[in-house]
Amino acid sequence: MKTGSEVAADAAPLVGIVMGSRSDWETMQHAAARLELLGVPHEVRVVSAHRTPDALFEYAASAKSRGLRAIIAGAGGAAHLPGMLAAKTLVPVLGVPVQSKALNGMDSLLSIVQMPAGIPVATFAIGNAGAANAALFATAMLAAEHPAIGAALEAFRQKQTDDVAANDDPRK
Ligand code: RP5
Repeated sequence: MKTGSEVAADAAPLVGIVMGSRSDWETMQHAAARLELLGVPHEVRVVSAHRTPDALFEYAASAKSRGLRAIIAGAGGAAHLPGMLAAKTLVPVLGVPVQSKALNGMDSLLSIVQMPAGIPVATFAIGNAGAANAALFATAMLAAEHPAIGAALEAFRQKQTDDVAANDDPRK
């Protein structure tokens, strides 16, 4: 039997993870790791709103027809990538504010979360937790239609619960 990550690698991607720079991978790898663990087929790309705007438009415009059901977009600073993607596709965009050096990610958070009414971007916490939770949220979005993914998510949540119960004395 194939492992979750083997299934995820073989199948057509359901989730796209995109980021504005290779430097965002340190954060966004936490999204990829969760999707891999849960057997969610996904792809990973660097697509910059200001350095490769044409690639950004092409990525968003083709996302739905390529079968993507969610796009997790991470960016830092003047983080317009998630909003620009959302402007060009109906595929739900989950924004991850990358922790910037200058302002610790407050700039990224406000850039992503403060979308004017009409083009929504679901916004997650700054940094690694946001990347991980965006992946778990995308997984939950897929769970109803993909029973194997739903079962993997349930098992993940149960293990988390069990781990707390098995280690409930912080002195040990
Ligand atoms: C944004 O600028 C990227 O998302 C990244 O977080 C930030 C810095 O990019 P680099 O200068 O590291 O390429 O576009």
